[in-house]
Amino acid sequence: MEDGKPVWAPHPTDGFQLGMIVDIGAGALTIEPFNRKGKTFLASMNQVFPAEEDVNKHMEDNCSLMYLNEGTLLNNVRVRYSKDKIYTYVANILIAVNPYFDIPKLYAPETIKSYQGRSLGTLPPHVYAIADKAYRDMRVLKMSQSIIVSGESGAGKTENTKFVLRYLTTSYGTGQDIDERIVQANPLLEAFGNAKTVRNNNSSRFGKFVEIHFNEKNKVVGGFVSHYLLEKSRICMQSKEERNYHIFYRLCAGASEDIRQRLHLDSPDSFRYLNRGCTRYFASKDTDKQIMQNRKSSEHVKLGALKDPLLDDQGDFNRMCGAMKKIGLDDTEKLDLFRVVAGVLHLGNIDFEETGSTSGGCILMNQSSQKLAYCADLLGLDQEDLRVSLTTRVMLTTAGGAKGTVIKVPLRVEQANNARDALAKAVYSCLFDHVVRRVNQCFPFKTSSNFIGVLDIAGFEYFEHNSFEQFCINYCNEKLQQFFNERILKEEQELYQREGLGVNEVHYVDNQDCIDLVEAKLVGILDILDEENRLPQPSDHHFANTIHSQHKDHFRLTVPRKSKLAVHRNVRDDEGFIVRHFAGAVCYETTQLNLLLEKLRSTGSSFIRCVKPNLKMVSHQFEGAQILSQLQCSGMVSVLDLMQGGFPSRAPFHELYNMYKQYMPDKLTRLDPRLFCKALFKALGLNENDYKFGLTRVFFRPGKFAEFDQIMKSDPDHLAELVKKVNQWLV
Ligand code: AD9
Ligand code: MG
Repeated sequence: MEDGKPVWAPHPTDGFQLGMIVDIGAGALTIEPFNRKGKTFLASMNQVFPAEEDVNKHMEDNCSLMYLNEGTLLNNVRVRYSKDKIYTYVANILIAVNPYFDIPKLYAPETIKSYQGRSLGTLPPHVYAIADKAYRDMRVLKMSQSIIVSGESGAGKTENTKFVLRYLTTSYGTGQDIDERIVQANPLLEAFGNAKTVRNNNSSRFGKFVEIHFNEKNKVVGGFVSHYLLEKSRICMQSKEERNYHIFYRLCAGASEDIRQRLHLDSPDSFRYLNRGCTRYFASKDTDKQIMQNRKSSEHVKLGALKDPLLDDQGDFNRMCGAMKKIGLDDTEKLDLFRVVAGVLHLGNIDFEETGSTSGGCILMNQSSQKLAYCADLLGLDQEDLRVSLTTRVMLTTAGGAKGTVIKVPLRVEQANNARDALAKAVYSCLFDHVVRRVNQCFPFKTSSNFIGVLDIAGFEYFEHNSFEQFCINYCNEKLQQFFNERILKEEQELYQREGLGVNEVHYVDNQDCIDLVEAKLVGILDILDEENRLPQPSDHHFANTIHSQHKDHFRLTVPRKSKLAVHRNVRDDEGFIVRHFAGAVCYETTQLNLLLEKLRSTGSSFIRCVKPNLKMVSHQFEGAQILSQLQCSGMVSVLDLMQGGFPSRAPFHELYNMYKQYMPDKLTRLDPRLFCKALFKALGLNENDYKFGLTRVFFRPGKFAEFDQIMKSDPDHLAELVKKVNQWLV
């Protein structure tokens, strides 16, 4: 970097601003922004990066830029986004910025056709190109593939996952029911497992790995969905401005009069499990009693049933029913699912009151007997059994050394409320398991040669209150980040070393210590939690204290302080802990996955990094600083460092040999693959800066393999000439 050349310097909201170095001090640079002449500011050396000469230039593969750094990456993504080009490569990794509107023709059938069988980089970056690469890799390498879609909540993981599934079934299906069923399973899964949150109106509250299986002819034969970590707390309680799972509202809004009567449905605001998240009617501090009163208020009558203006529950109900039909669910099965959903709603409306007797305990409140009857009927339970299990708990006595006798201990109101909510969560979670199992029966397969799996898992998140569920999701992301680091960075460095390429080492944020903090035997957070649960009187406070005393000086762990509450909001001092994740610090309140990773490790993998452009969830708004932090967190910036000095595309000699021998004369095909490649490259007159020969493979500079492939597959005349050249060279 020199005086007078354009540079990217830090900007609080845009991420970077274009400027010029006007003075170089000992530790800092003086920068003059281009758009504010004379207003200089200081920036530290490592925050300023060289900019391209033409900042309006954009590249499909970010690696083709002259300077690879976070400033040029952010600018490239920004310029492309402003032209509705939401996809950008960083070598083989795809960045996808959520456009928040339908870009015309971007996913049209003709677009699908155009990407079939085309090498990565020959057409504009697209999620379809990644899908096709996975397919071709599967075919050529005879190895299953996985596509890992990551990004924060609302970044577009689920939408891109659906595009991959649609692409693969359309392009490589057999044209039978199976293809469409794999696609149509999604609306059903989303109805039961997605919900409106403050970050995403259709937020997946479970993770999924969808496998499309292929036969020996590489045609789609079936599918399989695995699911992870359904968020259960949402079934009974939602945060401000959030909703329960879509299915509840859709059923209330869309069911026919006949079904409404059979399920005793009413509007969503009459159900406890639905009416407490939406503060448009009720403030969150309202107690149940106040909510009951508010319901009768005129304001409520004016607003009508709990309805989100952004969501079309009735239309979505009809679309969901259409999808159910397409995947082969008949009316009886459909009604059975709905019965359980309604059963959970009625269960939630059961209230308890103190008995007033000396033995303590509680009974159902008057109006609740009706709800109990509805719930028992819909869930197929005995009314009396249900009542007893909600109001008592079973205890085994071992008094006097006699064999245990079962006694029923009455529950207090608060305990009965907890029992009711625990039952609701258990029932809904079993229902969700059933839906996934049923979906899997819709695309069965007898044998499969290989699969392509797409992983769409809840992104890294933090809320006002982060419970064990957020902890699990973030831990999961931490593991996936490690897998990404492992695959892309570690493997890359090791490979360069093994192959003797002499490329500099890259430093990246290794998160193994964060994973150890959670997983370590005896002192890890999970083990400490296990231990706490075994204590006769486990307590939140004791749990938090144990964690802090075991990890006093761990840099990833701190005690939440009032001063930090601006960021982490409203947690009492001694009631939690903060873990510094790769993506930022999250404060957990104290009030799982190896199988998947093993599977991922056994497959070839591609990565899609989704980016959320703004917090308002609107189109055409690029919040630079916030996007930069997503690119940093997803490891993309470390990848750039590596790529700047690296060779992101590579091919083993024998593969190149097999791929191109058909175009070559006999004499050349008798050479061993390495010599064959050397001869070929020499004959082609390729620029020696564009590739390097390792011990077992050729490495290409960014974008150069595609160029090479294009030459090789170009017209026959050209090839004939090439062969002549190779022959000459051999002589
Ligand atoms: V979460 O972690 O499940 O909360 P996702 O899955 O990352 O999140 P999702 O795919 O649901 O986000 O995208 C959020 C919304 O953005 C969608 O409902 C669409 O309205 C919008 N979106 C995302 N990608 C695209 C796209 N390629 N084109 C148009 C899009 N709209
Ligand atoms: Mg999602």
